Amino acid sequence: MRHAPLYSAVAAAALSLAAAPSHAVGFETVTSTGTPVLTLCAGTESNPNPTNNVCRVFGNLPQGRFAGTLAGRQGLWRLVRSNLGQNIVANGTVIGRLDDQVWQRNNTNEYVFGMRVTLVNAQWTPPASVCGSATEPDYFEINDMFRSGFGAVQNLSVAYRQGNAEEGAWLAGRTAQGLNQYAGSPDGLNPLRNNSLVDFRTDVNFEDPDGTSVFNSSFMLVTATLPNGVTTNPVANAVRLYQGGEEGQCQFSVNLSGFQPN
Ligand SMILES: [Ca+2]
Ligand SMILES: [Ca+2]
Ligand SMILES: [Ca+2]
Repeated sequence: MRHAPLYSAVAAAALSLAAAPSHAVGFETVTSTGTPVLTLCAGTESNPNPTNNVCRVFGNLPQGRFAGTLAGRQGLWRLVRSNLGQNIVANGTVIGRLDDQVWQRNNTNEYVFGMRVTLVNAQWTPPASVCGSATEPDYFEINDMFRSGFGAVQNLSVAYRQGNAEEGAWLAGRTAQGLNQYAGSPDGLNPLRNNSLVDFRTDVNFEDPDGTSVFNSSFMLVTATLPNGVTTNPVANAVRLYQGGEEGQCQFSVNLSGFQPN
């Protein structure tokens, strides 16, 4: 009799798991063939995902040399690569910083790449060569965060870990095309596939014309099994931050260094 409440609790937990929707909190697979190319995470502002927190993970990302739990994954993980505070330079102006880190699950070839941006109170000057007459100083907006080097990797999953005042991932998938670069944007899920990249759609801006300004992104996470591990050093142009013109801004990319699979 003393154990009856325990069994009931276990049975209730099993039932609630069985009833959980197929998409829930946690890492989500992104497709490698066919459609849709993009996975619906938070969804777009005008078409939010009716299911809350898809692709979202909660918890720790280990720092320092000791292993710990990692948000959304099983087991113990250790930080194995870290490049913090890389300047984001848009046409000569430092408009923010990028953090790029990689974690490895203890004694396995499972890795998680994580990047996040922090924008600062600085306006950049769009260049006439790309932006025509729209060269008024403005706050740079990041609508897509791309990272490259995954062409040989079959299975990828993505997530975002969102803290306070951090913009999440709306859509994510294997493409080089961001906001306003394909038919059906912003809500469409089928930009041209490019499996070497992972794109996280977001909306990071120090002073956003849409009235909702968030100048930190979440940690945008990609997990993969990599028999040859990851590069020792950041690779030039492995990360691209793209302003797509959500509020009519000039389409412009800033390339940065980032870690890649070997
Ligand atoms: Ca915006
Ligand atoms: Ca917006
Ligand atoms: Ca916004």
